Amino acid sequence: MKLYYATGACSLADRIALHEAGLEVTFERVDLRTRMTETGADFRAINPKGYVPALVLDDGEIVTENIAVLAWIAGQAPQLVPAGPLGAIRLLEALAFVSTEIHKGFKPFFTPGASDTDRAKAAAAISGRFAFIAERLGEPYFFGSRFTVADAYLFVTLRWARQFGVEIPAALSAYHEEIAARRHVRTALAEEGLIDHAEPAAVRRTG
Ligand SMILES: N[C@@H](CCC(=O)N[C@@H](CS)C(=O)NCC(=O)O)C(=O)O
Repeated sequence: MKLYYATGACSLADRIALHEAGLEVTFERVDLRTRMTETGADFRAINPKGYVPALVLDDGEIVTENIAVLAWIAGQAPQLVPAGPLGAIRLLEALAFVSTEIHKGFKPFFTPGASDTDRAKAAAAISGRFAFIAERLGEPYFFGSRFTVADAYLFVTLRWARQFGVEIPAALSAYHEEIAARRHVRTALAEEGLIDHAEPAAVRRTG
């Protein structure tokens, strides 16, 4: 199985989820400006939509769209799906909200030349969505005691919020720290060069 990704992009959620699921996977970076992969392949031949994520399954099938990729990973690892009879539906509901109401709201921040006005409007809209989540957030994860693939996706959008100076409610700042400290999350961040070390600072060896 191979995940096509871009550094720090929404595909980071899939990398986290794949590690949390304990699945064996390789990763290939895509340059989103040239649409070429790090091995020199034309990414559009793999995903004609030209954007990440794209997950190539062991039988060669290719899954695209972050909601679908995360749902597929959750399908392999039921521990990453919320408990209860409506667990799978609640998960889809959360993934759709993060994707369409939050992730897509960041567009002006990823669009070169977007105006300050557009970015300020986007930041206000995203903050409103985060406030909605913060009022309903479980403890310590989105759905309570169980980490799910929705946490991986929300975490990535909170990273972007920090990066672009979008205001985050205090409850979500604490939640962000909680997720960032998870072992598989640290591994994923380190693999993309977004932190220096996968181990928590307290146990990091020196010298
Ligand atoms: N609808 C897609 C959108 C994915 C998406 O926005 N990917 C971004 C990175 S976070 C990307 O590859 N952007 C480059 C582009 O759209 O050209 C999904 O939900 O998976």
